[in-house]
Amino acid sequence: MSLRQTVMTLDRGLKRLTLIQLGVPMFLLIIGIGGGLLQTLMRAGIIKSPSALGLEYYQGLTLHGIINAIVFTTFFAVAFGNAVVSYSLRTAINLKVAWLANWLMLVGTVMVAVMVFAGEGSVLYTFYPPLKAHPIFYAGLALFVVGSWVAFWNWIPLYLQWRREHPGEKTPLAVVGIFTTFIVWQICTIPVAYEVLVLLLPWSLGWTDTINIEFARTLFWFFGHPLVYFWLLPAYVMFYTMLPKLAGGKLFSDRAGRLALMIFIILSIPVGAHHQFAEPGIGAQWKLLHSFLTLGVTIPSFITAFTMAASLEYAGRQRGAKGLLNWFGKLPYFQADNYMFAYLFVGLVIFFFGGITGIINASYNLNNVVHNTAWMPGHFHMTVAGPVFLAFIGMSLYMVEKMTGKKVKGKLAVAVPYIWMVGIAIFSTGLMRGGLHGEPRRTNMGLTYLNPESSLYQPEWKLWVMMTAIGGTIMFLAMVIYFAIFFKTLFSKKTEEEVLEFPISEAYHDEKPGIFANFKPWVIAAIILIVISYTPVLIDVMRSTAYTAPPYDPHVPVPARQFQLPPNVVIDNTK
Ligand code: HAS
Repeated sequence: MSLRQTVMTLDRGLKRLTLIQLGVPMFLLIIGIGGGLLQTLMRAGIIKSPSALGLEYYQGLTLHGIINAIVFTTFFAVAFGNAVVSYSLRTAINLKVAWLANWLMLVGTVMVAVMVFAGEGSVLYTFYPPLKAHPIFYAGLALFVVGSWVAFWNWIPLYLQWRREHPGEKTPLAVVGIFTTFIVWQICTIPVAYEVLVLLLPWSLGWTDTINIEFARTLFWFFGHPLVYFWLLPAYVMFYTMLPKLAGGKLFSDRAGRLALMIFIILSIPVGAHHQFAEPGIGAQWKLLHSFLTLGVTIPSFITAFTMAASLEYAGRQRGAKGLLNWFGKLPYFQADNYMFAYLFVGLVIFFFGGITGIINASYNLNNVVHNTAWMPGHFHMTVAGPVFLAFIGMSLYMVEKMTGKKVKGKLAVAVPYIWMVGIAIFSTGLMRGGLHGEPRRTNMGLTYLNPESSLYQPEWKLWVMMTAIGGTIMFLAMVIYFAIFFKTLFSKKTEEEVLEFPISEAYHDEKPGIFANFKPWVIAAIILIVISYTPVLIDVMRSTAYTAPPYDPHVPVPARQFQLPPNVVIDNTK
């Protein structure tokens, strides 16, 4: 099959698999999104907590985080990866292995979800000890991650075979992007697998009495920050390879895309201690090193910002724009049959703000002001719930439309990202302003700070908390519209041929890949940098055995005995 052919006949097995991988998490997302609305309404005191709708605060927040940030995103990345690899390399993936991956992920999801619903896994998406979950929760997480590895391993022989059969040809940029996503994922999930299987599971089974909290948290953040790039990179694949064409132009520079992706391989991982600036047990010099490296990982996003701006300008000019800035007015913002443009473009606009707030977080001293305040969810909703979420839901709709031959009808699909953007602007402003005024990131077991009769009453936060609730409600409404469109399309009548097709852009500057032709040197550089940046951090935290803890269940009052400090820690109350 020629590479020039832009539409591929769809393999029925791939279609069935993709629809399950997009449909099941989308169904769960209804609960995840509902959980988000509950959080904002609880904060504002509009609904009573902690047991609104039968969910306790930590339980609802865990469902919200795990479904939206882990289950939905990983299933999407795997489904998108299967389709992109198959389409771009013009080859069929091994469906038996792909189904095995899918079943592992599905069974893992069910195990985790059942435990959270049963109140045995209210440990948030970070599953920090000493919050303790049921062993089935941890086993489910492990199965889920292994499933995603299997999905990745399934693409490697196809890629190698393609390279053998196309000597001297550039690997399609979309495939480089998908591989970058999963290389980062493969490396960063190994320590978290260790955390889950070697530290948390035995502790949860009662085989060990205490756990080294600092060590466990460090292993989590070794995974936790690259996780955000695991979310972001599939969106970057869409920005680089599809947005320019959807805008009516070309990708300004193919090489810029490859450069950005390779920098992500090197710098996504050795930065995790920036989530631990406030924690004891890690030397300040190592935190500072991670702070500098974090500023380094903004570079590929700056490259992306300039490349996207240049690509959009080129598209605007192709559409007849003259002068310095009027290309901006020529882009297809509200074209119903080109709704994907709106999902990607709006995501970029939100990320402009999300990215800048990330740079504030990364600055070692400024982090003191914002850490653990409501600023933080303000930041991450403009990143993961901005470019990532919009790209994922837009592409889910697009893939369902193409693969089922069922057209998305009406103009509402194109309105969703704009409504979402209005919601997120109000929501995140409320959170960030509240955070700067001291509003904590989490509420006290779901209690509101706006109840005048409560000792927690904080009237100066009222405006920001109400903004958060209004913004969150608008976001929820955008998603109600989206779900109606998604499921209506899925269950409507087929009107077109079922195809595997992506709107892949040509490059304006189609440079030779040069040193970006091969992943190997970049993976080696990444490993070297990880060793340099993490060895001292791990030595520090493994020494800090004072911070061990017995299990803690947020739903159960803790016996006083559990607060006993280890014998080597003395608190001097006279100071
Ligand atoms: Fe972050 C915390 C630093 C990016 C997600 N981050 C979080 C948490 C999450 C998260 C979930 O250094 C909370 C974790 C928790 O539970 O505790 N983050 C950064 C930095 C970046 C960054 C430096 N974060 C992300 C992305 C995420 C994400 C991406 C999800 C997908 N973050 C931090 C730090 C913390 C943190 C600290 C811990 C803080 C603490 O104390 O706990 C950078 O990668 C950002 C670089 C981005 C840019 C923006 C480029 C702009 C572009 C748009 C161009 C637009 C165009 C369109 C062309 C430099 C590409 C036209 C635009 C118009 C405006 C017209």
